Amino acid sequence: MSKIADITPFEILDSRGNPTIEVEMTSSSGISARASVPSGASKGSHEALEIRDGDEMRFGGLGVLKAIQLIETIIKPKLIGFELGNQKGLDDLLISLDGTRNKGVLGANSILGISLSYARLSAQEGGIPLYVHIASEFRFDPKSSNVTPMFNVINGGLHGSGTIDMQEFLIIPHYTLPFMQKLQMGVELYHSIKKKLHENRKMTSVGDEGGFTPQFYTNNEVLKFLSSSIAPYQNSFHIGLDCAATTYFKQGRYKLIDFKDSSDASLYIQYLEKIIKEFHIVSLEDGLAEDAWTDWAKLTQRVGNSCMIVGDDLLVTNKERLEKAIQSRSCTAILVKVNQVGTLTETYEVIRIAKQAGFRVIISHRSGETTDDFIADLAVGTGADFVKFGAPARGERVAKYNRLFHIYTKLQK
Ligand code: 2PG
Ligand code: MG
Repeated sequence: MSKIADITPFEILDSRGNPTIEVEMTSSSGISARASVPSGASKGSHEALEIRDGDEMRFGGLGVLKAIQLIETIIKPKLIGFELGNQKGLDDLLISLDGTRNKGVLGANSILGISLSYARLSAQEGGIPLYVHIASEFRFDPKSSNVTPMFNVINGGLHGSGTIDMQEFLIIPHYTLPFMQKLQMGVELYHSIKKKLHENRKMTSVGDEGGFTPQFYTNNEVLKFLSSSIAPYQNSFHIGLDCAATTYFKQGRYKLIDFKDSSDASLYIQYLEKIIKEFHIVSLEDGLAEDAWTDWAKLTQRVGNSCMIVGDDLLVTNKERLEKAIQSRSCTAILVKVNQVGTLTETYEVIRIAKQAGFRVIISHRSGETTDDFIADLAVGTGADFVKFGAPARGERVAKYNRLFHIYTKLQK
């Protein structure tokens, strides 16, 4: 087997124009592979740490030269000569080089760039597509993959124009349909939503994830609009929400634009129950604040049978937090983001535990993305149930959908 011969880290830009890391790894047989690292806006406070320069004179403090320096001086010297095709060995080495629980020394961004470029290079060395490589490591048959895309069609919260406080209004095609049909239907609905917004004299400019950011003034208004948009399609689409509730959780209360006053958890849970019923919401992500464990369990008990309760900031792709959620029945699904944990091996482990517990698995992008399409291969290779890659618009989102087009076309042959 070939070995790592060289590693070159770059400072590149993400979709918000902020710096991020890209790593190019070259093998002893002369093949190179690259991978880049995404970044969130509504980050969970328990996520692994991203190292930024903090030098206000460059990119408003968001430069990644320090992280690049760490790759050059600490990671690279240990990895030259390391054999390809041993993801666990590589990731264990990275974890021990860092030595902290939250990747606070080397940074989850430096570590992830290495972990992903290594996987891609290993696949290329083996002469197989990345999803096949991942599937063989994960012991999954990619032929049985049929992911369901969750399209983020209206962007609010930290991703939108500032009027709506819930972050993502999603449309989800019925999961039993074949992937290609689900993708096509979602794209067509995205266009018909644009048309409908025009007819209603609303703006159709897009937010960070390609969804529209029209001037709606309550979350309820958006839900009504979406519900009427999917009505002609009968049962082919459902509504999902990512509230990112931590962003509007202030001093122990939930402050939504829909209400004059903030609500305590029990009143707010009643409100969530009401909208889930009224708008047939099938997936509710981060409906509650990131550490409100008992309220999460209450909500799951009340509505978990009809609506998937998804932990993002609650779980942060973290094994311990996932195990706690399984044991306390705090949710029924996990959002998986590779940069919340920092290595591919830990991501596999979290997906495995989630599946064993009967949790649904959603592979997710970040709001700050690059055109790297790694997570499309990850979703197919691990047999994830859903993907959350934004709207079918903006190059960095479309890159992932297009990769899924390639993969499923090949799989159908
Ligand atoms: C989320 C993500 C992705 P961000 O909350 O699910 O949609 O947003 O990357 O800003 O954390
Ligand atoms: Mg989220």
